[in-house]
Amino acid sequence: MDPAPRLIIATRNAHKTAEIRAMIGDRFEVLDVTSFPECPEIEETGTTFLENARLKAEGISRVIEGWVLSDDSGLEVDALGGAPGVWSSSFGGEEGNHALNNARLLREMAGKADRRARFRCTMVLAQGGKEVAHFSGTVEGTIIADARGAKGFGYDPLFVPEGQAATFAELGDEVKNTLSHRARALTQAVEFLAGNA
Ligand code: ITT
Repeated sequence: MDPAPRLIIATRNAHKTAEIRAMIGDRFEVLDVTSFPECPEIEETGTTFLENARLKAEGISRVIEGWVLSDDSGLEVDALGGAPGVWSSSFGGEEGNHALNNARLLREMAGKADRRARFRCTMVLAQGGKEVAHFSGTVEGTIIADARGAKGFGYDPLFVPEGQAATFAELGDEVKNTLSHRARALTQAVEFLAGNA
């Protein structure tokens, strides 16, 4: 049997890589940029998920051969006018500090009756420094008033997906990976790769 082709995820977020690897199974050998010290740090200067996903996929595929898939994602809260959105990872004031991000979200949501929110994920597939295709997925849900659960990452302890009574952090990856924003974008990316890789 031929070895599985390689799919490089243009991320340094180990949680994203783990979710994508679990969902892809043995169809691809999933690696991320932490396996390639030559990969540059990509500055996310875009103002949309697509712009940032494109910067990451194109930037990494300039230095790594083969298919590169990026994931730019975040949480949009209706009562906050769509914030934190593309700024989800630094909402609390420090890039990638999930505790500070969640604390700020709870502060800003105090007393708000409208708890509706969604996670959004945009993925770009690139090769040789150029986008080949992009995909998007969302999952609707609500923001609760007190964190619950220890699984997952980021805002998972505060987000209850539609149709469930528990947060993503309580449900764990097995359930999260069947209905998340990332799962929905990835399903389309994998279908595309099946027809084009
Ligand atoms: P890379 O840019 O290296 O991929 P990152 O974590 O900085 O890693 P983003 O710029 O896309 O990625 O920011 C995503 C942020 O959105 C992430 O840090 C979380 O705060 C939030 N987020 C995205 N997907 C999430 C999920 O499935 N569960 C909880 N929070 C999520």
